[in-house]
Amino acid sequence: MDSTFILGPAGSGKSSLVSVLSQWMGESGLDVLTVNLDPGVKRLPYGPNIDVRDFVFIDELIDKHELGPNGAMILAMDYVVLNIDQILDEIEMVSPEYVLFDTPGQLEVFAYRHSGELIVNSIREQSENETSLFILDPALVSTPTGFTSIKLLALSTMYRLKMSQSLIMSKIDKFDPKALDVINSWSMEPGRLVSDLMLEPVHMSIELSKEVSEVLSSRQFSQDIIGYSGTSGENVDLVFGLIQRLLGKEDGLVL
Ligand SMILES: Nc1nc2c(ncn2[C@@H]2O[C@H](COP(=O)(O)OP(=O)(O)OP(=O)(O)O)[C@@H](O)[C@H]2O)c(=O)[nH]1
Ligand SMILES: [Mg+2]
Repeated sequence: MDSTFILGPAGSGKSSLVSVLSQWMGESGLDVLTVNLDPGVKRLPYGPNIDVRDFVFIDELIDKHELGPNGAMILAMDYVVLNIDQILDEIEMVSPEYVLFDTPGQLEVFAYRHSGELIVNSIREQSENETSLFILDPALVSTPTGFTSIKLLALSTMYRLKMSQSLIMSKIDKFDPKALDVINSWSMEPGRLVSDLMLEPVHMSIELSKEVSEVLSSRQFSQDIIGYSGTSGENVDLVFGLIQRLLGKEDGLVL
């Protein structure tokens, strides 16, 4: 099986992407399985084939340990680690070609915590190939400082998980396409990001902004960011092509 983890900040569109992408893949005759790894989600826009909520009961953890929602999520992910073999057994029984993993909005679990890494490593052992998509929410990356902070978060996640990653931007149905051109210029050209950072009242030194921009647009981490819509499904075929390339499958075109 080939595993794709859908990561991103809260509300960026992870579950919506799993929904439209799995539907598109299914309609295209591909063998795809969806796995919900978010123990705290109340409603999903798709019916996951395998659901971590069948194994981990976050409300019980909240009551038993008198936790708030954030502490409960951290503990719940520890319980996911304890149950990962059962989840993997369920996946193994279906033995699909592609698995899409929907992850919790509390990105901290995958960006900083050991539990996220342990979950990913167990899944990786059972996968032929694995990769991740990190969703940029246009609301968070429309300014140079917002773009820089979210891209650093994506980089943290990549370091924590030690896995290939590509950035994609959701909600293109809601914003001016020219905004994506600007964001792509920040992604590809460090000089442009630095000069635009300087236009904002940032209390950072120019030297630091230059160095950070150089890192963010270094060859391994700069890319043309694809925009798609998780509600209309626009460009979801391009997202799939990207996944194919990240998984190392031919030239990314299968259809
Ligand atoms: N217009 C538009 N809305 C979107 C898009 N993707 C997601 N949304 C909306 O954004 C909200 C959050 O979407 P989700 O898919 O639940 O986001 P998420 O990242 O899974 O959220 P958490 O799991 O809570 O972190 C919902 O109201 C979606 O309908 C998109 O591409 N376009
Ligand atoms: Mg979600």
